[in-house]
Parts: sequence; C-alpha cells; structure tokens
Amino acid sequence: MPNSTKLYGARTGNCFRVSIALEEAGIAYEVHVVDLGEGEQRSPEYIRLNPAGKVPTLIDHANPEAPFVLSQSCAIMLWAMARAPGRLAPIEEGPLRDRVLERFFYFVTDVIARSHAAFALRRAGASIDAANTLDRLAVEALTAGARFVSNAPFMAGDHFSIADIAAFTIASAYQADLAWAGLPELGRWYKSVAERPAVKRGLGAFDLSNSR
Ligand SMILES: N[C@@H](CCC(=O)N[C@@H](CS)C(=O)NCC(=O)O)C(=O)O
Repeated sequence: MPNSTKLYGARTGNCFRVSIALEEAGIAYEVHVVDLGEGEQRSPEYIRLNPAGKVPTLIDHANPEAPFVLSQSCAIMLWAMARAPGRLAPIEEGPLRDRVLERFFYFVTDVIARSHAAFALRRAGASIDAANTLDRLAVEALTAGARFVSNAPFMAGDHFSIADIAAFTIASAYQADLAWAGLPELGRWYKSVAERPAVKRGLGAFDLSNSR
C-alpha cells in the first residue's frame, strides 16, 4: 500500500527537523526531493502545492478525497507530535508538556529565527556586520540553552522531544561556532541525539537514493 504521507524537502535544517520528527514518531512517509539549486521550489507544480515556494511541504492523503497540505516545518512537527502520543512530547497536558513547548519555542525563536534572519540578510546583500551580529546572538542563545541539559538527559527533561530536534539541527549547523570544550553537558547531549537511529534516518531522508 502506498504511503499516505508525502514529504517534499531538501537537505536543509527546516526539512531535517521534519524528517527527524516523522522518524521519531514512527510515521511512514514518502520523500520527494526538491532541487533548490535548480529552482524546483518555484516550478508551477510545486507552487500549486506551496504558494510560498519553500520547503518543507507535507501532504497527508489519509482522506484520499481531501488531501491535507501542510507547510511550515514547526506546524508539521506538531502534526507528527499529535499523531504519535508520547513519542515527541508527554501524552498528558500539564507542566511536563508545557516545558517541552517552552524549550521547543526557545530554540525556534531565539536561535533558529536569528540564524534564518542572518541568512536572509546575506542573501539580500545587506550588511555583513548585521548578519554576523545575528549569528553571534543565535550562538549565544544556543550556548545559554546548554543549561537545560546540565541536570537532565534531554532539553525538556527525562524524555526526548521536539525540543531536542529543534536544538539538535541548529547545533549541528553551528557546530564550528560552539565552544564545545566549555560545554561538556551539551556535548554529551549532542552525541546522544546524533546516535539515535531515527535521527540518523531523518538526516538521510533527502539523500537522492531515498527519494521518489
Ligand atoms: N518558515 C518556513 C521556512 C521555510 C524555508 O525558508 N525554507 C527554505 C529552505 S530551509 C527554502 O525553501 N528556500 C528556498 C527558497 O527560498 O527559494 C518553515 O519553517 O518551514
């Protein structure tokens, strides 16, 4: 039976957050690699799917008569979280789940958003100083996030969650900028996440051999 979930994406942080979330959630999906270098995200077929011309995009064909299209990496992560109770956040509403969302949005807004803004400034040919400042602020916030794993194995406590996925993909992007020698707990956390089989599979999701 064909997969009812299709994921359009490429080897970017936004897409890896989604592929790792789907893998950790145990949701089967079919990958379609979008060739960003060739501008495939701006092709008429893709724009029909996602008018913003960005990756990732997920299509849920669970109801074949009304396929549900979802863009925005964080929305897709929350979609996966809702379909895999307990795997990406605690099942029950309450403080433990609230903590997951607090840490998830910390990495999304205080680290990832700054990093994206720096990228956008560079692409627009704007001030390099401004872009460098945003990157520095992002790395500072990421470094400050090390306190979350000083007394716990994962970013939001005892269990792996979407907060770890958000933190891991951006820590990976800033690997060369982090002062790892002074961040042993962050290093231990990073290694443990990188070794998770689902994380490894998610990172390989957009390799051409896995694509349709
Ligand atoms: N807020 C969106 C951002 C999506 C986004 O910016 N995707 C980038 C790749 S990481 C993209 O598609 N870039 C291609 C382009 O701008 O032409 C999300 O989180 O999904």
